[in-house]
Amino acid sequence: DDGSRLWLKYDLLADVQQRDTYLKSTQFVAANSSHPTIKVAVQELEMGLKGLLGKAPVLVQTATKSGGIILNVAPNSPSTLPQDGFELFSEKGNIVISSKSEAGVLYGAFELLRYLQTGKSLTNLSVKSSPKIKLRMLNHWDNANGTVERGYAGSSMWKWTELPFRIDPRYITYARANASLGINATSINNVNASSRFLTEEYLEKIKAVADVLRPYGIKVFISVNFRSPRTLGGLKTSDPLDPEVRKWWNEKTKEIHRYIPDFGGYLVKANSEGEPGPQDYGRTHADGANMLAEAMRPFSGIVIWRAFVYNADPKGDRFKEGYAQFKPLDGIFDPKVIVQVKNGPIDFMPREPFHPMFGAFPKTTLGMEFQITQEYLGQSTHLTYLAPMFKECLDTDTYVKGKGTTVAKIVDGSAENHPLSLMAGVANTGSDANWCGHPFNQSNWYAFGRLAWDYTLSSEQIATEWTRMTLTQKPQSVQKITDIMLNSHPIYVSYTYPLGTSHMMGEGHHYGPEPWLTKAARPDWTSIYYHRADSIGLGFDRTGKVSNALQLYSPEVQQLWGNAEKCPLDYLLWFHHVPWTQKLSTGRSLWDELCHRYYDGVGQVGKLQSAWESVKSDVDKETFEDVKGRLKIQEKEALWWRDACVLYFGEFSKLPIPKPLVPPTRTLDDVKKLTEIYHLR
Ligand code: BDP
Repeated sequence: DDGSRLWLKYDLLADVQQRDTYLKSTQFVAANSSHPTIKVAVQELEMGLKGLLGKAPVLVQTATKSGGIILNVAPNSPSTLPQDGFELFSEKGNIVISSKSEAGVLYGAFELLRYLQTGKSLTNLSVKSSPKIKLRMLNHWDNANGTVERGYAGSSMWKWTELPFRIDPRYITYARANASLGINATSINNVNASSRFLTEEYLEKIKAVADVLRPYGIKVFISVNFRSPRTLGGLKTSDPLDPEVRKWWNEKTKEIHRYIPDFGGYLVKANSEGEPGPQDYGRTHADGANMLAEAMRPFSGIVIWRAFVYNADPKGDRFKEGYAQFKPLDGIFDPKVIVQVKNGPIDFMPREPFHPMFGAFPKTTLGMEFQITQEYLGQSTHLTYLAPMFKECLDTDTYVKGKGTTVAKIVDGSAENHPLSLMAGVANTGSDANWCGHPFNQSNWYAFGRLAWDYTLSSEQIATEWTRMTLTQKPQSVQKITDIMLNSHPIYVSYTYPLGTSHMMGEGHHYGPEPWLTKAARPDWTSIYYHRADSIGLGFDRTGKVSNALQLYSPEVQQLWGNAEKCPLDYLLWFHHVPWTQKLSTGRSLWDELCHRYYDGVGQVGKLQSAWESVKSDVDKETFEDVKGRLKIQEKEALWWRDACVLYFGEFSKLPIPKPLVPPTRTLDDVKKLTEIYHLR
């Protein structure tokens, strides 16, 4: 199994009895619509049922008997479910999949298949499901030249040189996989955007992609370069208040709609990490976003404007910058604008407190941006299941409208009554046969999609589902693999960034540890900017004494995190500079606790390895060996992280590795050399 079929394998179910039971209620599929989306729903059921049960259903227009599946698009149904929602219920001996929209029926078809794939009963079905978030979106960071920014699974899945003439069959697999989760939007290119994507040449290519994705209910977005009016249009400026510039965007937007009538809209990274933007002309983010929203006014599309901005101020605190730049603009953005905010205030670190913008912008629609690609989370070599991390953020209480105003309630629009809502995930797809590099990285695409649909699903349920659909049906092994997945993120955090440390990765490529990084192109790209290790202790004091970033949160959150004695240890060094000898709630000193966590993390990787070994007979051989090999790399690199960090911080604490832990056998110089290798030209 090369993993190319993702979680839609549809291999014959081993249990004959179970197959017979399923066959009795899936003998035919009745669909009274020839809408392209219904066609793909029927196709999927046909393929899925044939694979899982060994027998394809008969396709009919109307059901004349019982024992089959009825697809029912009911735009005028009195159901209270939203457009995309669906019902799946048993009626007169048939299974009915009903929705106001074709896409909803497609989602219901995938849900039904998931029932079979995960061994659930089909009797007395009574499911109502609807998405909590309206726009459930992947953000590809794919470049026109085929490379992928922060991609760890080969090159781009989009074959720009072949398009629009050759349609890679993988686009369809991609569309099916997304639709199976309810993902309904994708932006196809890197946020560090090339204007090339707005040329006629590329619009034709993007149109071809949009045509493939449309039947699966997926809208296409384009990341745009703010300087395009100059680079493409030959204008002298890209100033958003310049009438010629506005005209250029109006025309360009119309042109795009001639290719893609249901174009999703623009995604913009502006005035961030060297990208152009309205501030180049003394204008604000709102000036830029609203100009694009105006161009989009005649159409259904929207503008997604990223809040990932920070200036290189060595005395400042990057934590506060997105908030500071956007706060004065709350209430000024056009209703067609969504401001897309990363889950945390820095940059996709393995554990971050939620971004303080969530809850502090009542008049602006804020979208969530998670990173599925594991730039800082082990890339393609560490097994790290991210649902618990996504959920930790979504479930955190902002308290802005009283207890229970979780980040999720801000993002779904319910706390502040916003009609739009967005959850975006930076995609981890590539040209690798298995799409995502590490076989388990597929589970993060899966988990992201499931949570964007319904963030109340548990990490465990999602892990179990994915495992059953992807790796094995054997209950014991399903349980073991689920446990591996659930433990994996805490383990990763232990041997990389325990106790709320952050941003100590190798410079530029972000692989492996480099806590000693002191000089970089910008002070806020070093490691010392973040960990602030000195002879006294470790951590970034964000209380009133120093940066006071804590003040950006509601009083309740400040209380929770603002007191070093009470702050949960997972967040401790995000907010406090703690003395090495300070006793923590665990009874250990900071230094001892830090060492124990690094050592424990490494030890736990050993446990992951033996747990994986124990499922050997129940998973595909190729996948088994693949994961086994990667776990060995993970073990080696966990040690690398541990030794780098305890040896380096030991230079500040001047304390020995606490017994019974055994000090590393190599020196700090040895580990530094390992890191240097990655910088060799
Ligand atoms: C950082 C990545 C960089 C991205 C940036 C972003 O290192 O490649 O361009 O995020 O989100 O984490 O724009």
